[in-house]
Amino acid sequence: MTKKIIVVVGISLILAMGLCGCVDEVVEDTDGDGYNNDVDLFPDDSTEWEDTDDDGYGDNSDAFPTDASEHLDSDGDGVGDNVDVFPDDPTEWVDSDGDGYGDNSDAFPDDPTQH
Ligand SMILES: [Ca+2]
Ligand SMILES: [Ca+2]
Ligand SMILES: [Ca+2]
Ligand SMILES: [Ca+2]
Repeated sequence: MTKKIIVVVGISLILAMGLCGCVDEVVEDTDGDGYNNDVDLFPDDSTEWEDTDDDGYGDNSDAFPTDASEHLDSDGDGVGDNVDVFPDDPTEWVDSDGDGYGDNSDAFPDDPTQH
């Protein structure tokens, strides 16, 4: 009877250890950036490990880490390339009248016939 109990307890212990993953669980850090693969969203990219806005661009290279609609700002004016009408001109980003002259340098930003 006692032997049976010991065997049952032994088997239960082995099962419990297997279930909780206590046995032989080695979490690796493939890219060596200090973030193990189980928490590293980019396990093969040592420059990235997190993507707060979940747009596929890691926070370190994402110019807008909390805006899923933007990740690049080529001219660095604070307006993302996707909505920046002049993505390579840091002085302009909107052209309200669509005449090709940005609002900041357009004396008549709402009149396409003059600027
Ligand atoms: Ca890593
Ligand atoms: Ca991102
Ligand atoms: Ca911009
Ligand atoms: Ca204009």
